[in-house]
Amino acid sequence: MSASSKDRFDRDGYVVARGLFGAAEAGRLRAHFMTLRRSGSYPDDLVGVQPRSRDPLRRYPRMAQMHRWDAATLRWLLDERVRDRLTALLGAEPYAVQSMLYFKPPGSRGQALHQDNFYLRAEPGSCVAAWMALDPADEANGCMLVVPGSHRWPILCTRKADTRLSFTDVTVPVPDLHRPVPVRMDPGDVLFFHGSLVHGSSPNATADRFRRALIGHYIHAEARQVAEYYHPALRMDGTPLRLDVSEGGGACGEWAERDGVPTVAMTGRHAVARKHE
Ligand SMILES: O=C(O)CCC(=O)C(=O)O
Repeated sequence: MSASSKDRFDRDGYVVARGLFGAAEAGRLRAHFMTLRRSGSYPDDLVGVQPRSRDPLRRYPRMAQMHRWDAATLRWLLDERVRDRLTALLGAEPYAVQSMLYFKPPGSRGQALHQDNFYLRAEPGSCVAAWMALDPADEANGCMLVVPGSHRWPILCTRKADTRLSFTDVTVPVPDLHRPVPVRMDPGDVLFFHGSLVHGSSPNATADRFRRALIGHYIHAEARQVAEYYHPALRMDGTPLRLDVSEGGGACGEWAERDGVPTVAMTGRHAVARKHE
């Protein structure tokens, strides 16, 4: 990995590895998950499949923790290309804690802006994600949106999200000065982003294009605890690792103005963190 990728990750909180996986590999994974989704329900599905629902996200709900029962997901989660990039970005090999598949069919809602470590509670350090596009992703079908540099902010206090646009119901406020930017990607490109980076996505406004993504969540090597849902953590050779359980709640940052500049003050408290994102 080039020095400039690490510099960009340190500066912006994210970097895209273009073509890290081949288009054909991405195509095979796309077909694999469509077959799985159409043929049933699985242990960690977050909501059930309702084939006749008007809500596209009920017809194609996202899958989670597939690596616990699907060999193809486990192989991808621990793939040496992902491992090597993460190790170069973080300076040490991380631990894998979650896999997810977002189908995001035409007409479906996006996910409001959030920070992953609000959910994972990896401490000390944070978490990091590898988000691989399985379809071309752009503004029309709801590509990822990221707020460059927001990985340096603490975990912010959440507020209610607009659930007409987002399938999750909480979000974080972002001052006008820090607008989210779209990350356009092709199948096989992987977006790596820090656990405090504010990110999300808009609805898929197309009539006929899915925006599927395969996602791995990892925690930094120095982490000694993570929220219960993410246990067991795996070393990148696949062996499980014992960590402590992080509790919900805790301090959170609120925006305040200092000399006319938005600044985060740790004046808030989260009652309880949600189980998972
Ligand atoms: O794919 C999306 O729309 C959002 C994904 C996300 O927020 C995540 O992977 O943490």
